[in-house]
This record gives sequence, C-alpha cells and structure tokens, in this order.
Amino acid sequence: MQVSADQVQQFIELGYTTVDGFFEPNEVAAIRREVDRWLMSGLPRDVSTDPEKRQNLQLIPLHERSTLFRALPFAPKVIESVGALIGHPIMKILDQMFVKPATLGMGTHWHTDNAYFHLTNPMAGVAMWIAVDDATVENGTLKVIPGVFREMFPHARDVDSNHHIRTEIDETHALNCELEAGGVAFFCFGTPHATGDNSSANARAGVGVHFVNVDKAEGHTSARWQQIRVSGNEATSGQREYGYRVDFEIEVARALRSAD
Ligand SMILES: O=C(O)CCC(=O)C(=O)O
Repeated sequence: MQVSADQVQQFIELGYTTVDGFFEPNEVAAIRREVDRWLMSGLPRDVSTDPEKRQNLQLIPLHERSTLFRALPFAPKVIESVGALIGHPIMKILDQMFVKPATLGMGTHWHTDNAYFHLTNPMAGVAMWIAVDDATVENGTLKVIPGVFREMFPHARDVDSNHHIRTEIDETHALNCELEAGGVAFFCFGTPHATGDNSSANARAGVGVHFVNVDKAEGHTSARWQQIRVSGNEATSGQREYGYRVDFEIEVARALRSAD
C-alpha cells in the first residue's frame, strides 16, 4: 500500500492524510515485537509530570536500538509515499515510540512539529505516525486540525510534561484519525496535532518517523537531527550511515523468525 493521488491532494490542501493498511499484518507483527521488547525492558521514559500519575511513555531514538527501524524508512513504499508528499531528496531526521498504558495513559497536548524543527516551509517536512495498535478515540488516537498548517501557533513549555511544548488552540475543527493497526497518518510540520488519554483496558502504541525534503528545507539542518539520507544522490540505502545496505523485508522476516 502507498499513498494514492487523492491522498496526496488531501495532504497538499489540508496538511494531512491517512492511509489504511499501509503496513501489512506481518510488518505490523514485526513492529509490535520491537515495541513489546522495549516495553518489557522498561526502556521507554514516562515524560508525564501529572500529579495523578497518568503516564505518557516515550522512547527516542529507535534506529540505534533496532535493525527493523533502521530499515523501515527505506521500505520502497515509504520512500515512494514520502516522496509523493514532500518530494525528493528525503532525509529521515527522527524516530520515536509513544505508548499510552491502559486506563492511565495520558494524551499529548496540541503542538506542531515545526515548533521543534523550525523549517521556513511547513510542507518541507512530514511526520508518518504508525498505529501499532488499533487507534481509537477511546485509547487516545491522533487528532489533527486540518487546513491551518500555514498559520503560526505560539508554543510554551507543557507543564504536564518534562519533555514537550504545547500550543493553545480552538479544537472546533479537530478531526480524530482512527486507524486500525498498520494504518498511518501523514501530517506536515505545520499541522497542529495531539493525542487523547487512553481510557481503554489495553495499552496503545504509536511510532512517529519524521522526514524532510533536504532541498525545500533550504539548507536548514540541525546537528541534533538523525540525518539519514533516504533518497537522492547522497542516499546509499543505509551503507554510509550504518555500514551495510538495510532491507525492510529481510528485517521483517528476521524479526518474525526470532519471535517464534
Ligand atoms: O502518539 C502519541 O501519543 C503522540 C504523537 C505525537 O504527538 C507526535 O507524533 O508528535
């Protein structure tokens, strides 16, 4: 599955689109295995400062801990889809996991990714948010405000978090992106987004992978970015960054074999 022409059009007009079934069941199972491994190890950090002890678990980065996540941005459908949305050459700049534990999972307040990345052109960057579990309103799926990605939203420290910043926003036009596991939401760096609390009986995990178009980013790169060249003249299928050519299909098969 990759983005359709209609989904690209929606992204251009509204700053976001969703794609059901973007990842196949075997790919979701492989991703799930990595998420479970990290949860078992206690590695994700609770970034919530909530006095009621609701939790907002986060793990950054993923590619240093997982050959599957090294390879995921190089999956042909990811390169083609991200290229269709923001154009080539593409650089992956961040990957992270978000987990909202059952019943006490806390949402992430409204923000834009550009409040972190500071690109002049908000359409030069895109986040791919992967639903690792079925993502519903009840378990705090992603919400977006469509069509306002060119507006500036002042951000301040989020007092409910030791890691995040937030903006105050009129939620009248907010849309919930409900997705089955394996579905993805793509949203540009200017699109305000948030997630809700998880009041359901099961944990809800999501993975965010952020990309920029290096040319449209107009020379703006940060030493804090991962700087993984995914397409264009300087892309080497991971050889330059990792010392070998990564392959998502091989990594999915490997992850599932080791889970047997
Ligand atoms: O999945 C989540 O809970 C948070 C997602 C988010 O805020 C982001 O990707 O920037």
